[in-house]
Amino acid sequence: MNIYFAGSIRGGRKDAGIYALIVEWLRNYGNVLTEHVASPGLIPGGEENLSDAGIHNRDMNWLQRADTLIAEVTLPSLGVGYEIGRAVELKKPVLCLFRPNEDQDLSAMIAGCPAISIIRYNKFQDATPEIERFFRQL
Ligand code: 6K6
Repeated sequence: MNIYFAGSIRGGRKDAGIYALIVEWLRNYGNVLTEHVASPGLIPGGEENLSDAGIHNRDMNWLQRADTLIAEVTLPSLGVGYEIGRAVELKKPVLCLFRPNEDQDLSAMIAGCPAISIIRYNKFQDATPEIERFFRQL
């Protein structure tokens, strides 16, 4: 099982710790193609030697190879929203993880899409039984 994990990079890195917990858990289900998204050392802009076009094309290749896309969507990110839309178009099963908070509600374009599964959680441990259920039904 190839898993594409999506989380904010240029949208902000304050949730990188949570991304790391998620990626560690996702390894129970298969190969995570995008582990770097969770890397605590990742500084947006100070990234590999790839151009933006190189990053986009590499990630879209990975997305095509992926069996499913899992996204943490609490911190809004244009790139993550784009990846979710492309994954839906490619008919990949999509699961979004969202922590309800006072600052903003989840976008209607995600919450209102019938092809997207959503887990609302506070602590990551609370989300794991539902993630388990998502993978069991794939
Ligand atoms: C290399 C190592 C670390 O960072 C890089 C270069 N940048 C990116 N590498 C890989 N994927 C990226 C990079 N920048 C954005 N993405 C993809 O878009 C990831 O798959 C994330 O899920 C998403 C983040 O989008 P922004 O808009 O928050 O940057």
